[in-house]
This record gives sequence, structure tokens and C-alpha cells, in this order.
Amino acid sequence: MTLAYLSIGSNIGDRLHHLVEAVRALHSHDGVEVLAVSSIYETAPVGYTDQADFLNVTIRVETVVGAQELLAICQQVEQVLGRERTIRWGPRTVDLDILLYGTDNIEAENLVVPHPRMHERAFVLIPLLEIAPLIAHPMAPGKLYSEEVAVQDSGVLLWKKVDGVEHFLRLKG
Ligand code: PH2
Ligand code: MG
Ligand code: MG
Repeated sequence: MTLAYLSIGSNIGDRLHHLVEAVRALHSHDGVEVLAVSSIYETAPVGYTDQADFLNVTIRVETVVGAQELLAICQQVEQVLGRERTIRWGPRTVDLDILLYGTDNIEAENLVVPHPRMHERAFVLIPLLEIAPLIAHPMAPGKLYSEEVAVQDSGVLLWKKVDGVEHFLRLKG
């Protein structure tokens, strides 16, 4: 069993629907159990700023599958939710990124873990610290993510307080 942390974001269409459906799909998957979901944050776009605000959450999962298989599952969930989206021509409706996979350091061509930009993204760190306040950098022993300057960043607002996985899944029937 491995504990992993994922970031999920959506900024197209019914953003809450996409987040809830993504978590539901992961949870229903054999070999992946969602143990915690952060509150939902509304976040200003980072990178390409000329797009709508995101809703972002982070989740903790316990899994028996390896990191590459977890990535494949995430991509499958994106595709399933993306099929709705292609009808609307929009950019991707949901993005699932593996932040941490146990304490592994993975540098494959298609997957880098810890996520190489997570430490500079408030939309990742603020929800992550809510469910894992004392989490340390796997590659920087003794350093806490809570010490990163990005945690101070503006542009991340609490959108809906979440009280457990079941509560989160009930937000959208
Ligand atoms: N995801 C990106 C790029 N920029 N900005 C916010 N606020 N939230 C995101 O999830 C996000 C982003 C690429 O995946
Ligand atoms: Mg991403
Ligand atoms: Mg991604």
C-alpha cells in the first residue's frame, strides 16, 4: 500500500461537477481508495492567465497500484470526463496530477514525482497543507512544504469547506 497525493483542477463548465466526478471515478477504481479531500479553493489561473478561475482540490489516496498505473488511471479519468468537454470545444475540463507517491522520487519521461512545480504553486500547496499539514519534501529532508513562500500567495480563496470524502461526494448527486 502506498499513500499518494493528487491535485485536481477544473476551469471549464460545471467545475464542481468535474471535481466530484473525478474523485468518484478514482474512488470506484479497484486498488485506489480516496482517504481525504481538501476543501475546494477558487484560484486565479497560473501560467496562462487569460482563462477562467479554477476550482482546485487535493486528495490523499491509498493504493496498491504503482505510480505508472496510477498515472494511467488519472489519464483515463481525464479522458472520460473530457469526452463531455469535447462537445463544447473547450480546453480540458479536468486535470489530475500526481504530486507525491509515497516518498518516491520518479524521473520518468512521462512522469516526474514529486511534481516539479508543486512547491511554487499556492493552488497546490494551500489545499495540500490542509490535508497534510506536516508533509515534508521527499527530496529535501527536514524541509516542510509549509515553509515554501508560495504558501503566502494570494489568488487562492476558500470556495467551499469540505468535511470528509463522503461530504465532498454528496456535493453533486
Ligand atoms: N493548472 C494548470 C495551469 N494553471 N492554475 C490554477 N489556478 N489551477 C490549476 O489547476 C492550474 C493552473 C496546468 O495544469
Ligand atoms: Mg496540471
Ligand atoms: Mg496534468
